Amino acid sequence: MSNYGTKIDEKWQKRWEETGLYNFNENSDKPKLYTLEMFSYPSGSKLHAGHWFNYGPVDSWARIKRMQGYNVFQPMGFDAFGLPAENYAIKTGIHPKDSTEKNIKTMEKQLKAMGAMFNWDHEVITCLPDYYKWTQWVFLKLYEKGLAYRKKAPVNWCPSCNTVLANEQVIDGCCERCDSEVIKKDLTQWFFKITDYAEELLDKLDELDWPEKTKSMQKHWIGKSTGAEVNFKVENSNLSFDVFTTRVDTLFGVTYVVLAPENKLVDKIVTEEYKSEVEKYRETSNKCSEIERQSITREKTGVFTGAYAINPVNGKKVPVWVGDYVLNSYGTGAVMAVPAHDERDFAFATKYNLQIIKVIEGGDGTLPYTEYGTLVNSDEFDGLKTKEAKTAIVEKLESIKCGSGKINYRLRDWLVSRQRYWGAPIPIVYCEKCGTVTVPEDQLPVDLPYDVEFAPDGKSPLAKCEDFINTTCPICGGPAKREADTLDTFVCSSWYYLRYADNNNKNKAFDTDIVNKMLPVDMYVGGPEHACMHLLYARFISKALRDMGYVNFDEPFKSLRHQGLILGPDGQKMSKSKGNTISPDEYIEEYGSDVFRMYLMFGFAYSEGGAWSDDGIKAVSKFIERIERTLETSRTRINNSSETKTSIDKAEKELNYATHYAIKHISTDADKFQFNTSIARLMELNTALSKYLNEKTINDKFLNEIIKDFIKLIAPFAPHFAEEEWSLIGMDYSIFDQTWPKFDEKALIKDEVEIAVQINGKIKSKINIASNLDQDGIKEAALSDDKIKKSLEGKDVKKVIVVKGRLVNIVAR
Ligand code: ANZ
Ligand code: ZN
Repeated sequence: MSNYGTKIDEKWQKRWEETGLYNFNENSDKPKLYTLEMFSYPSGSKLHAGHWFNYGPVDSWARIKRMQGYNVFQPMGFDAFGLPAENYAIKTGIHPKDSTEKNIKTMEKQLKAMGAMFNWDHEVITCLPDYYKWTQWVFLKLYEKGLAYRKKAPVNWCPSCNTVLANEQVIDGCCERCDSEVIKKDLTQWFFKITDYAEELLDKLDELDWPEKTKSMQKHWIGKSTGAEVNFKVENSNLSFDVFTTRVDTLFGVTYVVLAPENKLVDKIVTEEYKSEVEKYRETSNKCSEIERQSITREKTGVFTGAYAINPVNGKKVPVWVGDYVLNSYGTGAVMAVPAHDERDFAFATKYNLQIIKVIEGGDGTLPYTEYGTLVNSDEFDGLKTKEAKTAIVEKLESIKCGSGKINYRLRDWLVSRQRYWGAPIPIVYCEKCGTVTVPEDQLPVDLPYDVEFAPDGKSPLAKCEDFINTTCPICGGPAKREADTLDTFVCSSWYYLRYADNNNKNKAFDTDIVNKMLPVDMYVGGPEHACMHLLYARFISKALRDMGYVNFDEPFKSLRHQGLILGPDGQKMSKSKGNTISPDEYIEEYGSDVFRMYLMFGFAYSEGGAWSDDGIKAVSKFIERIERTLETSRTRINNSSETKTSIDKAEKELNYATHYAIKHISTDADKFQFNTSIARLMELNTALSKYLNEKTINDKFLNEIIKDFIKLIAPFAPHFAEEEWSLIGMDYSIFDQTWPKFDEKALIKDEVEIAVQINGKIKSKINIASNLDQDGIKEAALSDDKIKKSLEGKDVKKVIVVKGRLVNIVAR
């Protein structure tokens, strides 16, 4: 039985804490390494296997870095505001503050039992006033810069959660949290102008050491599109509208235009005759989500408005339609339709019997032809290729003041206000006389009151709290009302990595010098689901703060990795209702935290995850026991040593090779977050060691050196266990102050290799040769081998083929 278990865990956790082993030393001359794991949401009452998979392996990685000479900063905290706690409160009646605080206590205890190198003195909890005060400050700074604004906007509304959702929280037209169908509602909302940073957010992606998939998701989300805007006049009126097109070269092929149903122009141009039909159409399309409306397979529908528009380049009169495949939130909410060269327009024109004019020559002539080609039916532009035609037509449009080149982004401004209770209050006051007024910095935080009726009824809970809502205007002192909405939790998490560096600052959100020294984050690890939300918001906020002079770096997260998902033993996502959840606590009780961590690292590819297996963790536990036996045997030998042997012979060389092989591969694999293969190399080294320990005469001094390296190699993966073993061989505390073993390439050159010798393709013998022997030398060695000589008796050697390092084949008759 193993001696290792929770007793050893507790012993070393206590010692580490007492000696402040992992405390961050700002004044160290070692290079800093800011390792960050996405902080957790204290929603469920406990840390689950997924948290563990995020934090455990990354801590092991950081421990290697520490031993390699880095000054590691690895803070931890809680993303504590947000819907789950509020929904839980609504269900149970337990106040979100109470449940959140309780959950945080539990999770802190669990995190400590993990024995990671967290810098707890830098902890950040976003729902505490000393943090959200500064979240409010960030809001004010953005507001001052014109990056926070309020406008009436159709918002995604979840009728079940009774709240507005950000675009990113709408999945296939449904609420991310409760799966109800999301509808559109017009509300006055606060936005952050992330679109101002669209170009830089896109541009700088190339420089980041992030998973390609994540970068490409952000790229898509930002959705840059280069084209032109063209102005169409409405016939018999002084109204006009712009369309956005990526194919201005097809302008002569426009046979109708389409407005989004929500486009304000519709009411102004629709003729009496078509009014009721248009109205009816708008009502049905309002029920559809944007995603559905964009779906390729959905039939395109529309209605005629009775109005006509004039194509600016040729004066052609084209009908104006309303169709819901045109989104009001993209481009200008209006499109020019070119059925000959666009699939959608082609289907629409065919369905409603609209004209089709070919203006691009190419392909086999069938329509729609959507590729680039040569212009026809386009007056003076005939004969131009698409590319040159785009430039020429834009020039023409500019000269007649009817259009220009234009870049569009899919990215929308970030909607940050929530009609919910459990969030940071927005530091804004509305005064009848002075209008919208910011709460002065010295009056922050705007406290979130405790006694609030938080059950949702579509209104902001804070609006019903008289004490909160009624205030005085900071400018004129007259009666005023506070903003009743709270901030999206993604605002809290958009800057927490800055606060970690200077979390106790009472006067500022953070000190610029400290943050500039500590950031950017060198390694950020968390779930891939944050690609287009948190990871984009954080980049935006960093850049905005940079432009205000508060930080001096462009990107907050230099390197990024994602962990995979740990599934239940049945291969399904863990959930209480399925009864397939794995509770880390019970396993740790039984096996100790190192075995749990090591199983997570050994049993799964880090970026992939997979199904939990009890056999897997048992196997890792057995492995720890095997190591323990190896170390015990070696200790006994070394302690009772009456050393006579000092020479290094074959067995030593082999073990030395195995050690350096392990050092090399554990180091490089762990650097690539390939922890499973790192541990496989540890296992091999243990096997090599136990084989060596079975030799009758062994070199004890040599063994002792190897054992020290071996324990150091184990240390990051099984920190408590290794610290214990380190003390058992009488070494000074702590192993984590030791230097990570370096490998010697020379030790990795085997001076002798065994190769097979074949005659006519059949193995006849195996010979040992010097690894640096040349072709001729190998041939000679093969032909002079006794067995080979015997087999070749009476035969003629026709040819000798040498496959270096592997075999020799002799062709003989
Ligand atoms: C005329 C045209 C002709 C177009 C042609 C394409 C091919 P991306 O690349 O996504 O930016 N469009 C513009 N605004 C739209 C809106 N609000 N809702 C739906 N569709 C819209 O796509 C730009 C193209 O999508 C634009 O170029 C426009 O159709 C359409 F042979 O204009 B095109
Ligand atoms: Zn006022």
